[in-house]
Amino acid sequence: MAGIVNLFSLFLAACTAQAASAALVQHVWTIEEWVVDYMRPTIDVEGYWPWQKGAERKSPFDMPESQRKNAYLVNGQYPGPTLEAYEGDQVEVTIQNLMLSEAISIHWHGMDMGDTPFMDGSRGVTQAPILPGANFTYKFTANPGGSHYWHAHMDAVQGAKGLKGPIVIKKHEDPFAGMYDEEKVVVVSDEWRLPEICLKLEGAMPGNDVCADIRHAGFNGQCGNGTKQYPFPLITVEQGKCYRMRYIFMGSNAENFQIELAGHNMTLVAIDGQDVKPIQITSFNMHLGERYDVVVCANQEPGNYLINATYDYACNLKKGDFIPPGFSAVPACSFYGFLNYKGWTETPTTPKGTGGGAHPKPVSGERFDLTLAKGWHLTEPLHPEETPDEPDVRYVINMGLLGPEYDAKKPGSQEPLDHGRWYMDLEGIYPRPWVNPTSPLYHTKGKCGVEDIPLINVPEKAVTVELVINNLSPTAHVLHMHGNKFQVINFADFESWCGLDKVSCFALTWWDPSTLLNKCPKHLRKVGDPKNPDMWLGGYWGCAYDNQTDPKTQNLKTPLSKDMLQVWQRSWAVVRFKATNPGMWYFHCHMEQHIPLGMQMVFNVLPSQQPPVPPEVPTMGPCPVVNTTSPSLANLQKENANLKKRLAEMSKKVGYKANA
Ligand SMILES: *[C@@H]1O[C@H](CO)[C@@H](O)[C@H](O)[C@H]1NC(C)=O
Ligand SMILES: *[C@@H]1O[C@H](CO)[C@@H](O)[C@H](O)[C@H]1NC(C)=O
Ligand SMILES: *[C@@H]1O[C@H](CO)[C@@H](O)[C@H](O)[C@H]1NC(C)=O
Ligand SMILES: *[C@@H]1O[C@H](CO)[C@@H](O)[C@H](O)[C@H]1NC(C)=O
Ligand SMILES: *[C@@H]1O[C@H](CO)[C@@H](O)[C@H](O)[C@H]1NC(C)=O
Ligand SMILES: *[C@@H]1O[C@H](CO)[C@@H](O)[C@H](O)[C@H]1NC(C)=O
Ligand SMILES: [Cu+2]
Repeated sequence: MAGIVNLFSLFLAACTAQAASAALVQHVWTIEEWVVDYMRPTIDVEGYWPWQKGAERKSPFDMPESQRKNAYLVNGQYPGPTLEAYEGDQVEVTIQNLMLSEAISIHWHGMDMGDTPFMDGSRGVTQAPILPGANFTYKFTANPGGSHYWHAHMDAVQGAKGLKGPIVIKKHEDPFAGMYDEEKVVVVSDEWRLPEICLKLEGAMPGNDVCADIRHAGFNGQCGNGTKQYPFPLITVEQGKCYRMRYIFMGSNAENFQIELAGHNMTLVAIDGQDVKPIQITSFNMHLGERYDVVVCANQEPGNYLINATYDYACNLKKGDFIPPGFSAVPACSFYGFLNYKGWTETPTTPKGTGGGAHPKPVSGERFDLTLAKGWHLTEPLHPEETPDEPDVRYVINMGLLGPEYDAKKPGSQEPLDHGRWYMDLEGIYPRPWVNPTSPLYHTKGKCGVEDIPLINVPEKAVTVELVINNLSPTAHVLHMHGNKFQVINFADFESWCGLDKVSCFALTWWDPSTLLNKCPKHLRKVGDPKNPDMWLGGYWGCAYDNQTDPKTQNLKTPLSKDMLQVWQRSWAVVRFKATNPGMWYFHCHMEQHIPLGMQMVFNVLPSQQPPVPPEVPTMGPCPVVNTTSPSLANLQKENANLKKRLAEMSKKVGYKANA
């Protein structure tokens, strides 16, 4: 169903010296609901799941109930189809929403959207949902090059139900072309049989003891446990060849995976799509939403070599350990696949290699981990870009929880959905958890149909914008920015006062909070909810950035550029982005349960240069489109003499303030 018309750019790639010329890449994606086996979710053309082929089970309806998952799939595939193009190509993806009752929108994670910021796919910000039965064609330019992914941005749970897939944007001139023969996409994700239960709102968090923090995870959509029906997923390579492996972490709830590969040195060449100076590594810590490109050469004895993905923070929640109140024990925190040499047919039944992989040779290099302050100094961009001493504008952003702390023993405190709201917002005001506008923000310029939400109007003249981000909460967050990359110029070295494991930095707070609190200098302690100062000794506080002493560790010369960033609990980071891409850009936590609870904000960049909205972009709500190419929508505004008055009334009604 995916027609790709980019022969011309393939030709160009072969002769890289020539000038680039854009091709048209067209896909048609039909989205339908399916009941699938959550460990093997792709529908095959005959309507059978792979594990049933040749097996006793003849009918797809024979799937055991304990394996069934209600999934939303693009063209019956999980992960969904790969969108592949060369930098600068025109992309057209026609979405046919064939679901009966689910509206959708699709976001292009890592793409800058060029001159079509209204195609970003953010429900409530750049568009209204694509309704059941409707079609919509996303059209945009493929930029920047790198490994990215697409996913649902209607509500957070739709991604875990299957609406996600890889994006590979190749460069016409790849600086690493000489290092590898072939490419492979490796999708990594935690998998959920019942995301509608486990990831709805607080999901696997205090207050919802139903689900463990993690239960299943897999590679390329397959979960394996070494049985005949569910073999470990394989990534097959040919001996003698080198591969660019594009690891894409399309996670839902798991904050990270430490990825290790037995018997093979890895060379890291790109992070979140940005090329970096190659370094040899033995493992890398991927955070949710991140992409790591590593070169691996199949230069060992044939066999199966273990690939180990460990959600290390969850390892503190294993059965037999101390399980803090409000948490469920996790059944496992390491998940396995194998690098399989083509022709090696013996399949592993335990997480131990076979053939050469039974006795892998030692590997060497760095353990690459951007949770640690030192991780940011192990490599740098291939083409570093300096940032000025002082930004044009600086925002201090706090992230945290509002409302009373959850306490399993106190009746009435078990309703995190009523009481607990996540937020990220400017310091100096009472934090405002995100509320979806009734009409898309980009369409109304934020002047209608919005409550008092964190919509930040970046001054038009500002180019360098600095964000000081304080995490005033007991859990790490993984932040994503739409439409832009940001440079990470400073990152807290929190290990001196708060350990890497969840127990010391997270759960101990409830047990003996004063120990940890006393390690943070008084003037840097901040409560997550200023109206609940008793939170000092509870869970909801952080040790903030110190603008007197911390700038000494900032890197203005060679900072890495990213669009994902994990900020450790009770800790901070400082990033900068260039306000040169006109649009309304989401900046939000990417953990599925934190999104609907309000941990989102938007930057309004260069409103004077934001292009008008084409009429086919879905809109909704009570507000007119301020700037559109549609004569009918424009006429509507002219005819409405009372528009201003109505807007004022409406704004009053929905409690809209400030952002004028
Ligand atoms: C959606 O597109 C398909 C394929 O082009 C077409 O058959 C169908 O009629 C369209 N549906 C709507 C509601 O426009
Ligand atoms: C493997 O997973 C299947 C499906 O969940 C389960 O029935 C089976 O018991 C598992 N086997 C092992 C050895 O874990
Ligand atoms: C996978 O990695 C984790 C973390 O390093 C380790 O504890 C575990 O033993 C590894 N699993 C195997 C089978 O080697
Ligand atoms: C990994 O690289 C080191 C050199 O940095 C080399 O000595 C070692 O043999 C390599 N290991 C494998 C398994 O190729
Ligand atoms: C440093 O932080 C203090 C307290 O938050 C603030 O008043 C001051 O304006 C900040 N200085 C700079 C240069 O940002
Ligand atoms: C609409 O957008 C165009 C292009 O950016 C701009 O020139 C024009 O001033 C805008 N009109 C309004 C009413 O904002
Ligand atoms: Cu979060």
